[in-house]
Formats: sequence, C-alpha cells, structure tokens
Amino acid sequence: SKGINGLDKVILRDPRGSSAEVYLYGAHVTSWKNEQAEELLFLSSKAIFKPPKPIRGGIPICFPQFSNLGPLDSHGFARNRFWTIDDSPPPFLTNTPSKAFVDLILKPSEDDIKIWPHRVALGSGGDLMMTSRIRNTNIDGKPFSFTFANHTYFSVSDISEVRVEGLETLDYLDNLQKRERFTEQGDALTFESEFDRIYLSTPTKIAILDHEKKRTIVLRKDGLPDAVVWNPWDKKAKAMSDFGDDEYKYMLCVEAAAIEKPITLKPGEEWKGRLELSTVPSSYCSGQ
Ligand code: TA6
Repeated sequence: SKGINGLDKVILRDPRGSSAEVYLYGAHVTSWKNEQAEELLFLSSKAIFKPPKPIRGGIPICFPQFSNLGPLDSHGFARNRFWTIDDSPPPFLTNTPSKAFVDLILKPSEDDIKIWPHRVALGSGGDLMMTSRIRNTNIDGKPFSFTFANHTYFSVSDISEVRVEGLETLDYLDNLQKRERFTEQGDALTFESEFDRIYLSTPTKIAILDHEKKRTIVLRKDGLPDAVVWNPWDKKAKAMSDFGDDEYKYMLCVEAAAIEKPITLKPGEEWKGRLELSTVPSSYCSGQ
C-alpha cells in the first residue's frame, strides 16, 4: 500500500491480532502492535518521510556500521536505501508460525561499499518477530565485517516513570563520557537526563516497564549481544528538526545490536539477528 508521501509500505496482520507496518524505504518498521492492537513503537510527529533522510522513530536498521564506528555515514546506509520485496521461493521465514510476513532484500547499488544482499524478513506472528539476515555472497573470496543495530524507538507514557530490567550489573560504554567503559549498578535503569549507553554482552530478554500503561514491553533478541539505550532528553531533542521538543518524554530507544565485536563473514557465510517484541501486564505497576 502507499504510506506517507506516497512511499510504498507493507502492512502485516496476524490472525491473533498483532500487526506491523514496514516501509520499503530502509525496510523501516514504523508500527508494531500487540494482540490488543496497542502501538509499541514511537514515531515522531515530525518524522521526515523524504529519502535519503532516515525516518525518526520505528525501527531504523543500522547497517553495516553502528554510529560513527567506521568510515561510513553515521549508522551506515541500509536505513536510507530502497529495499525490494524478495518473493523468490522459498521464503526464508517458512519455519515461523506467522501467516503474515514479508521478505525484504537490499540490493547493493554500485556506489555502495561492497556490501552484499542484506535480507530482512519481518515475521508478524503472535509474538512478532523480525529477522535480519546477512550473507556474504562475495565472489572474490573477501571476508566482510559489519556492526549492526535495530535502532528501536519504543513508545512510553512518561520517560520519568519507566524502568528497564535486564541490564543490571553489566558493563557499558557511555557515549556521554567518550565511550569509556563503566559497570552498571544493581538496580533497574531509570531516566532523569540524557542517556546514551552501549550495554555489552546483554541477556536475550530485556523488559521496559511502563508505569502508566500498566504494561511491560518484552524485547527478546538472538544473535544481537549488545543493547544501546538512548534518550536525547530536552537539549538534544530541541536540536533535532525531525523530533518534537517534548517528545523525549514519550520515547526510549532500546536497540538490539552487535557492536563491541564486529561480525565477520567469509564468502558464503551468513549471519542472522532476530528481534521479537511482546507485552505482558506489568507486575511493577501493581506494586508487587
Ligand atoms: O541511539 C544511539 C545513537 O547513536 C545516539 O548517539 C544518537 O546519535 C542516535 O543514535 C540517533 O542517531 P540518528 O543518526 O538517527 O540521529
């Protein structure tokens, strides 16, 4: 179907009620709803749907380079290229319970660095799943390294009432302190100022507890060992033209990523990164 500014998008619906919307531009998921049709993702009211500008919100794909960790533009270029629907059989998500999925593929343009078809398939099942698949189809025998993140913007009721569980006691690189390495203390994360950290070797499951909505968003990941947690807060929010001045109060990025240890693929090798989102009623909210 046609999305904003006439950009092509695919709408995925699962019989159990969950759904997702993904633009072919950047293979960018802009909506992800749970079985109660609640929107889990944040999309800025000022997001610019105008290539080559990345869309502010949803799930930008940072590939083949996270942030400025390399020679490319920040976060690489996968998020500002047009992907295509790959309907060559067999769809590689055949083994998922989902009835609705789309298999998007990025065909490298000649002026991109030697990057190989990066295939993203979005399985929208009961517990939605998004799988990114990267294969080195190099014919000159060259290996290929990359860093990656699903730069996911979550919708929250009030950032000052949010807690993140699952990252306690882990080491992190603090982007606000020259990416120096620190160790997180033993309690859930809370937020009262700009926050920009790369947590290392994190668990499969991370929980975002939203006090007001009385729900917890559960992020499950596979093949993505690190997790970036980011909130720009007020000053940085004002500096972004595609982000409302007070929108930092209603979003939190928790990004399933592979950053500390870049992934290297030899020709023919393939990497998969999986992201699954779901919600549970939040015990934290009922004060237990
Ligand atoms: O989420 C981590 C981060 O690297 C932040 O430092 C900030 O730059 C954010 O990504 C947004 O980057 P973008 O290029 O999308 O504005």
